[in-house]
Amino acid sequence: MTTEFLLPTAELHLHIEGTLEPELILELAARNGIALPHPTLADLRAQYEFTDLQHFLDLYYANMAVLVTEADFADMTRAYLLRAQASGVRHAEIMFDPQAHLGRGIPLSTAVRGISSALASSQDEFGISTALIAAFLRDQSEESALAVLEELLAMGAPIIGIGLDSAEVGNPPSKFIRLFERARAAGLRRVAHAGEEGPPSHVWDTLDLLGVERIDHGIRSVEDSMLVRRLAADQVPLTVCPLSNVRLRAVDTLAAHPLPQMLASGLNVCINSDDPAYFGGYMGENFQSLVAEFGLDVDALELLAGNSIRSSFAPEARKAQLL
Ligand code: ES4
Ligand code: ZN
Repeated sequence: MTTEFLLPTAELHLHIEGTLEPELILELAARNGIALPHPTLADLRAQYEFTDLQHFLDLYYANMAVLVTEADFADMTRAYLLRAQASGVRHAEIMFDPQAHLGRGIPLSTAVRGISSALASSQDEFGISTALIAAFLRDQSEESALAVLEELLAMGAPIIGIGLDSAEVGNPPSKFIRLFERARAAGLRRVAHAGEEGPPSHVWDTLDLLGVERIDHGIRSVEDSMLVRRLAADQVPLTVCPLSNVRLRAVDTLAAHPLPQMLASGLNVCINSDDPAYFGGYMGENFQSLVAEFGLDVDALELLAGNSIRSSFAPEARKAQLL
């Protein structure tokens, strides 16, 4: 990778379980004595051709079976931080899926302690400041999400906020009004996926019913000109993930990605890797692909990097260091 794209950036849309590289999946499977349905690298890699979000999610949840101990979660997190550092990431707000681990019998404390122990030394080891966000699975019930949020609060989990992810179509924002009210009352920051596969109405409702501070993806917003005006007027941060959108076929090709249109409309967009082990790369590869496809100039790259830092939940003093 050339260094010209290594502007200091913040990564705001990253699922830590989506950083589990095939090599580490096999290593952790061996360490934990877990038999995998695709036991060789070639076999496993052959599964990474996705037709849509659900197709990806099926593999993403299945591969989590190798995460058993605190050390597994910590090793995965450190591996991400190392690659993020090489991609120019200086601040990372990392989502994890507590319900996905609870659902396979892993205690919350194992996931939380494993991930947060790696994050605790991130600034010193990698020069990356971090924050942890608990993401809730929208294809599960609001009651389940509320119970898990209470458990996280009761154990004093070091989370700064909540997110909403997994299957968007059929699971509208209106399903989670009480969850986001509870998070707000608890003093937590609030983000949610919307307008990835779902319609622009999901973006409206995520803003107006859930009161989120950032939209994850939001690319389908361009289908609704009133919504584009609203997002531009309020400078709502949109955490866009170009390689993810290509690999999950939310767009036909990178050339057809709405990023240039979003920038031209004055939207507050930033670039993120989403699930980099599954979608063809980390922050650096996302920026490189955009430069190759759209010929983004230095001004555009600096705007995207600056947006990521300004849209982060980092303390103002940290933002000032990075801007
Ligand atoms: C996800 Cl790309 C994406 N969309 C929705 N939910 C997710 N969980 C992990 N990656
Ligand atoms: Zn995502």
